[in-house]
Amino acid sequence: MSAGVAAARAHSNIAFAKYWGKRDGAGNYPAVPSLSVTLEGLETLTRVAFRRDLASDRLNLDGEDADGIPLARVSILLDRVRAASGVALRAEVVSRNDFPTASGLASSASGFAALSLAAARAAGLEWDTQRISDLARRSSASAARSLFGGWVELAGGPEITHGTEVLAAQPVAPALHAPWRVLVAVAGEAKKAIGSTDGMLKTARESPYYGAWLELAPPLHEALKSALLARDLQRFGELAEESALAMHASAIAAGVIYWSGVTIDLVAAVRQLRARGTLAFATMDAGPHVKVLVHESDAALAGTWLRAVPGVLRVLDARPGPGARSMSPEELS
Ligand code: 2P0
Repeated sequence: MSAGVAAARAHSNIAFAKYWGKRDGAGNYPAVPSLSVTLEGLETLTRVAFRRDLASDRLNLDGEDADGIPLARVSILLDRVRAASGVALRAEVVSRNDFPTASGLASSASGFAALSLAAARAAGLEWDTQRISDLARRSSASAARSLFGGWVELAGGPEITHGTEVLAAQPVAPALHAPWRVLVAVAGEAKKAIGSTDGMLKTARESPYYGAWLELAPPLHEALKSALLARDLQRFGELAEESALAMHASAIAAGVIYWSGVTIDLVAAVRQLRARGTLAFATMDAGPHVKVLVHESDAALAGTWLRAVPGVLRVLDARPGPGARSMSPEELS
């Protein structure tokens, strides 16, 4: 099979039924199911070129040459592609995030989604989106969801695994399914104290509430999916807050604390908005920022309300968007 060059773009996603915790065993399989929306904007563009003149893989991230853990994580993914395709060459990877400055959003979901698609295509693998989603999941489980647009789920379960089963995300509803928006209130620029992989492992090891989280998450996920399919914003939003609060409660009990004072003030502001009659619901990930789900007709009002909270650096307004897709390598110089 001939090796070459390919490029892809992928968007970030926000989970409303949270993934937190991994199955025992190899392969990075989630312990719980998750449900997310892929967002327009918040995009990573990635080009992969397998080259005869390279002795090792290279990574350029936002214009800077990268090594250490970022390069090692990229090489692990490339090794899987090399093993599947028979391509033995090392690769040059160039990746650019089109996230607004200080968006405070993690780029691993869009980053590994774009890398998986570009690497598979550059190696000549004619895998479908499911196989590429499985490849992305092995590097970062949330990235599996960014292969698809709109509302997406990723199954999970407690079974011990040998790491060979394909587990891909699945589309649940298209981006235009519901007129809902996500406002991202950026609550600071400090680097997070503990990465999500380590945070999950510490929660599983040390939290007295991890077992309760594993029990709660699957029925919550099913209820969220039903509310989404019924386009019931109130029910969906209440359940989404429940998922986020339960996830964080289990993590906090293990000393894994991502919130700041601004996070708490934002959650309070969202509750005040609701008390005044606006449907607005908060969700938080492995950082201090608060993502707020609203009806599109309330996005401007809610944005103004959130910007007024002291310590908020900016508020991004994102709508549901498309999945990962191939692009011309020339677009990424
Ligand atoms: C999610 N998060 O469902 C959850 C909610 C953060 C909180 O997925 O260890 O980078 O690489 O599989 O996908 C962030 O963790 O974790 C995440 P790994 P990932 O979006």
